[in-house]
Amino acid sequence: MIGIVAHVDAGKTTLADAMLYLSGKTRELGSVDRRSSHFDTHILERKRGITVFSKQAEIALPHTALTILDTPGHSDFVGETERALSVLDYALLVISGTDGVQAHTQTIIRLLREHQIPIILFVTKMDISHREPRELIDELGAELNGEIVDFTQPQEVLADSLALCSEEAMEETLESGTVSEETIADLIRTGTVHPCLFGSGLHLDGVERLLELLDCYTRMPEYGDAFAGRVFKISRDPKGMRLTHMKVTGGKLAVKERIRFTDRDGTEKEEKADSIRIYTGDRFETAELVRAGEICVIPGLTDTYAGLMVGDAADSFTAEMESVMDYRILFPNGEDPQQMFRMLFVLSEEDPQLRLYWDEVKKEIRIRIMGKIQAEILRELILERFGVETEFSEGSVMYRETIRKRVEGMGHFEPLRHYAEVHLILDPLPPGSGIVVRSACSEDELDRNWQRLILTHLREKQHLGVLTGSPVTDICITLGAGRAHLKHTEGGDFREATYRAVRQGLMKAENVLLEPYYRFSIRVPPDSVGRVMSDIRAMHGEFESPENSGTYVLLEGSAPVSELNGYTDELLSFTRGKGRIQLVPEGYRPCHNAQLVIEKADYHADRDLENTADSVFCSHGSGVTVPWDKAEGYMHLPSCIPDRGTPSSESSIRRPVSIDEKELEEIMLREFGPIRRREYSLPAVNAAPVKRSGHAAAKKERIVVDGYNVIFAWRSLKELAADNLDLARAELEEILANYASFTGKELVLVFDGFRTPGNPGSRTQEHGIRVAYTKEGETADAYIERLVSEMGSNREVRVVTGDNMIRLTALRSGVLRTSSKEFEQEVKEEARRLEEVIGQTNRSPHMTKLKDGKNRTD
Ligand SMILES: Nc1nc2c(ncn2[C@@H]2O[C@H](COP(=O)(O)OP(=O)(O)OP(=O)(O)O)[C@@H](O)[C@H]2O)c(=O)[nH]1
Ligand SMILES: [Mg+2]
Repeated sequence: MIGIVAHVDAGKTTLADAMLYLSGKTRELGSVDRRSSHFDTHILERKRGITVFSKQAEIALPHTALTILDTPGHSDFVGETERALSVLDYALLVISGTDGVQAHTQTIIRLLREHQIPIILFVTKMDISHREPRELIDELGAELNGEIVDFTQPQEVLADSLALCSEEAMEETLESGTVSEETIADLIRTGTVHPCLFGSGLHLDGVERLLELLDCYTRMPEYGDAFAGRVFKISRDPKGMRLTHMKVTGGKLAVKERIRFTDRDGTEKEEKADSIRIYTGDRFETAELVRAGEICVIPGLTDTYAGLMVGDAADSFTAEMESVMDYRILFPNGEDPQQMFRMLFVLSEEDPQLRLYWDEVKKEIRIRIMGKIQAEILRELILERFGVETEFSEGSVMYRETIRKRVEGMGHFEPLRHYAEVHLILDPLPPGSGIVVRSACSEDELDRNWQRLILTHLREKQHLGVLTGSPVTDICITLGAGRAHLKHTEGGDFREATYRAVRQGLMKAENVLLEPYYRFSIRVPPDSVGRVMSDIRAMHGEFESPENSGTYVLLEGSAPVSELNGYTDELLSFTRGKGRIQLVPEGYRPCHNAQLVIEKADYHADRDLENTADSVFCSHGSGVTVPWDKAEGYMHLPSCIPDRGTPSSESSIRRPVSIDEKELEEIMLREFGPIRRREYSLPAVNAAPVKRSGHAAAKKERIVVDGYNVIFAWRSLKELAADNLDLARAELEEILANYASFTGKELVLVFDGFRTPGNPGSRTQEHGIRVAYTKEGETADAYIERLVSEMGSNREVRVVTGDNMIRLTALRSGVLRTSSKEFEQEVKEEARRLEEVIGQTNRSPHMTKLKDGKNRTD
């Protein structure tokens, strides 16, 4: 499955139609402009000329059968795009030759990286672009991890370019002057190389070359034998039949077979596949059987939902792009809202990010979505589907809350013949982390089943903050301790104690109100830029220095969603229609007008009885409620944070947290993407986890190195740094890369970008080690602490840093620490071992390089 992704209007659908036509699938070339596209088939899409729903089509190439999936590019529909990503084997990233890389392109690239999807690039609209391919490649290169290789180059030149990307390609080129199809396929699949083509979807230019490239170099992943599938979309056909869109990720499925899954309430279900459809745009053929790797639609299933894994599948998918706006749905004709709610509810099952909910207090329907265009589309959709006129209120922003420092929350629930006590440690996490739940409680103290139950309760509920009653986020909740009663504890007791513990912790915590931000890029004629800059400042936004191309000025930056909403119209009016604005959600930040928002919300945590922070204790045979601020004195278990006097994250948890290899791997993947070493193969989105061959499959040590600390601790590097810091950094990188390749250890080298204004931070891979530059305002220490605290105690992780840092944090977690000086000895020791090895073998050029690197450490 290949997904076509890009920002709005880049030319995705046009390219998809061209591919369909040139592969012989359709006899007529579809066109979005003539409203005859085979993909933009929905009336709303034809009316507006944008894609709203992702749609797939099968194309048969000489050697490969492919499914292509056209996705929406408008940022209001990024949820739809993101869901599609979960089933992609490759992404065809379309860049418009006229626009280049846009803010939304960056969002997409980030999502692709997180889902580890190999990227193939097609730069379209070259017929009207004035930009040079080289210039566009450079612009893209700044965003992507792998090398971008221009595949329009002649064979020999291409081989030379590929040779620079991998040793294998280099060897092949030296031997035969070409690189084999298999090797190229491998380089693409592992994300080492992103092939890039140029052309025009509209004029069918370069599209045949693209089909050839896909035919030769894409490889479908290997799948298991047992049936498994991943649901990525729910929709209805024109007859109202409920359709489950699924990618088969293992085995096969035949008509009339039963599909096993667990529904949203956790109940095991089985539903029969009465028929199987294969779609092209809005037309379908039926099939008797579908096999792993194929995309199909099963009509009639009732309890499936997007993100669901069926059959033998194990992992799950959670979308991260969250809706930031909240609207009220109004009915001008006086329909009963409650009745309407039941009817409209199917919409949120089709799009799980669209949260439709019933406000019991105000008796109204509210909905959480991405923005205005989505609201307009929904309004039309509701009219078309249900024949009901609706109006959407002015949207309001969705706030969030988090905490600033570590705090322990305690909950006790003991009415007569019930018993449960729970202690939770709440730690702030970096923005965008969401809620992380884990246990640090030994199973000797609390049975594993109770622990599981508590963790489930923590995950299942959207916990509300105490400032405005908005959902909390970016908090790591660690189960520190808990106690059950042999006879009296029931499952529900732990739910009570757990919820109360969360709220009690929040009541004690230093709370922070968060609001969503947009990343904007605004393009205006030069005479309007002053106005835009002062507007953005007034919105409490920030921006980078403007880029002036003569006719237009481009201004990029971030500002609160609450302020930027509605600015589109204003911009259009004062630029007389010439201004353009693109907005992409950028996550949450501390609220710029928190006091005002809190006052307006008028939320009183102590009066919110459904989310109480109080505990219930047993006194003389009956349950007594003890207010949250008095409850601690009555708890049966001691606090998990011993030195209560300093309620900062400096204090240590009683028991270090341990996480397993798989979780560790996930953190590394999330932070840095898949490592580009040959022993790794990029996992298909839903095939087996990262596969490693031979020795590498064993547990491997990971070393996190505080870069500048080491540079200033090692004499040779320090001297070098006095002259040229860049050189010292490069030198260290090289030494460590050699060390890593010789020892098989995994290295993360962290440099401070703390004081560099406007620096957004970066994560790259250099010669098989991971290099992180922290962003402005984040010190290397803070970054390392965060990385390490997420990893928890693990024998396989070690931090190399200065003595003081070691002393300060020694207690904080179970992670091993080595001083920069000690590490130098270690590196030298490895260099000596290496000498021995080299002495025994004939010096290969590779080894010589390794050795030279070592020598300079002396
Ligand atoms: N000149 C030129 N115009 C193109 C080309 N490709 C697409 N267009 C035009 O660009 C506009 C948008 O094209 P679409 O294919 O709908 O773009 P899209 O990326 O699918 O847009 P969304 O789905 O709304 O995100 C249409 O008017 C196309 O005719 C091209 O190669 N050259
Ligand atoms: Mg489109």
